[in-house]
Amino acid sequence: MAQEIQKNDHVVMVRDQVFISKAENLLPTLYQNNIYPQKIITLVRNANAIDGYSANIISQAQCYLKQSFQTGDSFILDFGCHGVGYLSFLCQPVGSPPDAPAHLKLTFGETLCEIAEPFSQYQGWLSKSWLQEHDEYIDVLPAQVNLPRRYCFRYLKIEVVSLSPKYQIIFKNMVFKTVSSAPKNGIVYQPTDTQLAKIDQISVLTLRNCMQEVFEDGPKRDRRLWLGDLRLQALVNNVTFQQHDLVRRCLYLFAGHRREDGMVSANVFVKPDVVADDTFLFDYSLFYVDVLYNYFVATNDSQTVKELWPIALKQIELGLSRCDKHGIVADSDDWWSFIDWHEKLNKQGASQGVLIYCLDKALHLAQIFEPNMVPKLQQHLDALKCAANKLWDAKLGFYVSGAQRQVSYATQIWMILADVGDLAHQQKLMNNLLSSPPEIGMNTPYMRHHFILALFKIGMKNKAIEEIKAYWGKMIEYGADTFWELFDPQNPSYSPYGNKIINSYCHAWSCTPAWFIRHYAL
Ligand code: RAM
Repeated sequence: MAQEIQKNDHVVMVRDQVFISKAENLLPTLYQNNIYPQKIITLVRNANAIDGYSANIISQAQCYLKQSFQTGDSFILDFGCHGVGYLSFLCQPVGSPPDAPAHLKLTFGETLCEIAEPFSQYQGWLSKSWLQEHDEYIDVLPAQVNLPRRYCFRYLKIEVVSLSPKYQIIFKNMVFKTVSSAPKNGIVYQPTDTQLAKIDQISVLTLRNCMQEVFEDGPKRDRRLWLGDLRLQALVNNVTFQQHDLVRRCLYLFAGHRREDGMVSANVFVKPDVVADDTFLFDYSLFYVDVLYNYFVATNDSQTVKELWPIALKQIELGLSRCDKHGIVADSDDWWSFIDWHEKLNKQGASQGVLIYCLDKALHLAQIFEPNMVPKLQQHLDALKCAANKLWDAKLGFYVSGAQRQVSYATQIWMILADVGDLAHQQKLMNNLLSSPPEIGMNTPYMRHHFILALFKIGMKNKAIEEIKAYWGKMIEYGADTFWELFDPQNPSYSPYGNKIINSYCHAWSCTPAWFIRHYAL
């Protein structure tokens, strides 16, 4: 039987084995690339550095690692660039025969802050188990140590916790076997502007490191396929690695395990079995349509799109069912949209924009895959756009959201992307946004992406470039060699999780400058 009903505590899910098998057949090859420790560093206090620390190089790694270490020694290796993969090394004893096990503690950092701040003091609300550390006990020396877990890091702190006083150890053949499903060579693009070239290069590395057996959101955390992240990764993939089958696999994964009413989940686990998470987000589910649309534009693979089109259309129907009698997405606590990490953001206005934006994509697909649906979808689209005007506050020159009539960046940006009003109206709105910035700002590169997209849409190309440079360029200035999940230039330590060391520092949704740069030939 292709479909199987499953119940857990609060939601009934339907598993579609045909889709799951298709996804399984598209499991990508993982390419390996070895990287080696470059330098030994120490941390120095630096008030101008992002987390108050910068690195001081004390030695080349190869010559430093020739020495032997004893109980209490510790050092920090810098591998020179961010990677995702498996660490191996050979541990050799010197001195008397080893008369006690060796205990080593390893701490992995995407950034220096994870090395600087003791994990024991972590008090955020996401599980501490995401923090990357490992205790290794070696009973028999010499030993080839191949750590079984996949880590994601540039910096590695090694502490020799305990040996016996009669022997020391030497570390040999230290290698970080990095993995990615992105091929070694992608499409090369060389912007003439050196800052944009650097931003492009870092975006591409960010995407590469997030491309594993699925498009992961972040290889350190959550190491999972999220629909909102997939949507942006797939775009960047189109202009870089062109691994369209990986996008296809992910589309099947979301289709393979859905809620009983047909809603696709916000994210999917793939191991040990394909299981959709019981988190459902209004905007993320709708983005299934956009991912499918962009997949079709990139590949022309009508067979796959035809097969998945009913699932996409269902997301639109469910989205429409969330509208009140005026045709406005209801502002309700019963369901929620993601939009951005922001405690105070009211999501109604932006959700209206997302629904219109995705409905427009559905309309394009319907023209090819179900033309008799077109008039009905067009009618809904017109009605939603018309209803959006009810959120317009002419006095303020902004769209408002929720009962408190909140003004936010997100609402304005999504109304522009939804193409509500004519071009002159959208330009006026954007100018008002730039000259009178609302208190409810943008906290993630994800939201910034939509801001930049809105600028391009209304022809403000130079402003868009300036914003890309100011935002992603600032991360580079702070030492980023992959782009971060969270970044607020006004408050660089921002974390929605209660502590910045749990943030992901190589995050899917942050890699989109490469798409802007290549798509608009900057
Ligand atoms: C976090 C991650 C992920 C994002 C969700 C909504 O768990 O940052 O990338 O899509 O939130």
